[in-house]
Amino acid sequence: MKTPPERSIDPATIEMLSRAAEEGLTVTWDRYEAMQPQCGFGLLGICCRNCTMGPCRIDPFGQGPSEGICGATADVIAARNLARMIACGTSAHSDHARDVADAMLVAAEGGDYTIKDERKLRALAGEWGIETRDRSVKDLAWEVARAALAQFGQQEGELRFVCRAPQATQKRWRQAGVMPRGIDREVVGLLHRTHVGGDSDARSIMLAGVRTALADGWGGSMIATELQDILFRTPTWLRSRTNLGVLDPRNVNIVVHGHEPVLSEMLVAATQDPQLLDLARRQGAEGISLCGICCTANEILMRHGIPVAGNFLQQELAIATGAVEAMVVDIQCVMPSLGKVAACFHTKLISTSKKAHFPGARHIELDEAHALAIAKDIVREAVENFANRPKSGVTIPDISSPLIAGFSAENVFSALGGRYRPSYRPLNDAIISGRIRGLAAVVGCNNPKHQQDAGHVTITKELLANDVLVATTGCTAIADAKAGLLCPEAAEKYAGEGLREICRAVGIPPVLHLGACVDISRILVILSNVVAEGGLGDSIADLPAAASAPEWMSEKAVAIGFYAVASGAYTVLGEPLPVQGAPAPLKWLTEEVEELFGGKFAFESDPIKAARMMIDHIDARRAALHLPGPMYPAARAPAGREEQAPVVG
Ligand code: XCC
Ligand code: SF4
Repeated sequence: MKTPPERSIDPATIEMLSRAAEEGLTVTWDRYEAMQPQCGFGLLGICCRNCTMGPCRIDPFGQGPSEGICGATADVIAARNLARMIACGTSAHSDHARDVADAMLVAAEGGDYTIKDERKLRALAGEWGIETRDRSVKDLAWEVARAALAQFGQQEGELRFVCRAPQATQKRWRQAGVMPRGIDREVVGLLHRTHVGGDSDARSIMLAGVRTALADGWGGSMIATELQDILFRTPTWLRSRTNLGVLDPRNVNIVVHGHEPVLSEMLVAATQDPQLLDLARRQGAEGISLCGICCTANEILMRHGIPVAGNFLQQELAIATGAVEAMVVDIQCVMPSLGKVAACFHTKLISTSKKAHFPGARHIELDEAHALAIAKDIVREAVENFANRPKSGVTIPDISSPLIAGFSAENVFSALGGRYRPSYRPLNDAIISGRIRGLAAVVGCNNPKHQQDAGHVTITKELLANDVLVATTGCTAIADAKAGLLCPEAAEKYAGEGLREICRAVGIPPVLHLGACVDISRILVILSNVVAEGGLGDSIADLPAAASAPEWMSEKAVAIGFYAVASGAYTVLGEPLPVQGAPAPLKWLTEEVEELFGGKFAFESDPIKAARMMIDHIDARRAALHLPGPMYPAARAPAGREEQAPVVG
């Protein structure tokens, strides 16, 4: 069994893992170890159960079967499996977007939601060719929401947001025949191909996967981001804190977890309700604290500064503090184990989405038309549960880190360009001069195969030391925040000289928190804006930029990886895509795809090596653009390099 420090680099997690072990509580890492050895066919991507002639598996050593019963080869099986992952990941992001559009319709009809960002609503309506003059906000919101919903069932043409991509990037998509038509159409078409006796050409399956993934990045995810900004307001820079220490022993603690901010936005309001606060005091608490896990947390952090309790692998540990009155979950990345963990404490697990029920959870379903009343019901459940918190046995690690969040494509460089005339020019100039060597996106999940947060933090520090400005979302953002990388002071400590100068001048952290995983769409928009500003080539693929997901695990991450590569990003994954047993898809993803889209995948579990690969790519792109080398080429060894090497399982 691995020790807590081998399982995580995060001190709060280490503390809680020790406590869990003392109390005999089973958590993800234990189940991961119990699962060893994991199925080698599955790891290599070469098992299939798409029909009942099977299941079939291909022998990677050539001793056993080389084809499934239908004749499918390892290449076809792995490609189909990957395609199904993309279809599911795209569905998750996009069905989330659909719910936001539905909430916007409710807002337009005068429910509990109101339009918080009218400027963005009018801008989006204008972009989509919807008449904005003499239109009331509600009227306009209704039409924009309808137009967004129409993107799902659209049968022909191109998705609206692909116009945001640089012309040269769009051209590549058209030439490759992967321009996404409608979101649902691409998902269904992709699934159809993977049926027994369907598409049996790995390359063709991969291309269909690309098309579907583009419908995620430039479709579903982007719709989710834009409509959430309109409905709940576009983020602005703000300060907050993260890690389990944000739980307050004196207060009723409510932890939200999942991905959709539709209910949690209302919970923010409900926790401030004077009557409920009064009730909390009568129960013996000083107040009500709201915090979050995973991307629901990121959403309300970005817009309200609500603190974040932790990332994916901390969901069980938050409950194990014994200080949580209610964990309120919606969709995605919610472990089915939570009910069991909650049963060991006084914590109430409350599920809220009609799309996700959990064992051991009490279900209080979100109804958009009565969202505030439902949010208040949930808060009341939590408050009334405070009395059940045992007087002893509460252990909250006294660990939390300050952070700055709230960056968006709109505000990210407004300071750089002067507050009154937002412009990407100063950013482009900083890159062209070599003060900033390049841009990187580091995103994604936790995965018990990797020492928690080590991949995120190590890659990020190495990039910073080499003057690469880092954008982050999702669980990486939380990992980096816990490690203190989301503060302006991090520039002094970790950034190379050029990047430090920029951060100092503007007062920004060297790592920019762009939000939840659907908000990787913000990174696509930022990169497109950088291209449009000029001087750095004519497509995203030309930019001195790279992407990484060091600890990814979800199917959403596969969709994200595919749209990143197809948008032109060199993308280094810490965990390989499950195609290692399939030579054709492996070669296509790591080599051939570059000719089509300018981006490609690389797999590297050592975070220092991965960062070096990204930096080499950035330097190669700089050279291709005839840009000078980095202004301060002597990179600092990032602080902490000498600390223990990350453990990769
Ligand atoms: Fe889930 Fe978004 Fe992954 Fe974190 S990063 S584990 S998907 S919460 Ni998206
Ligand atoms: Fe086996 Fe082919 Fe059926 Fe897959 S589709 S289970 S490879 S027979």
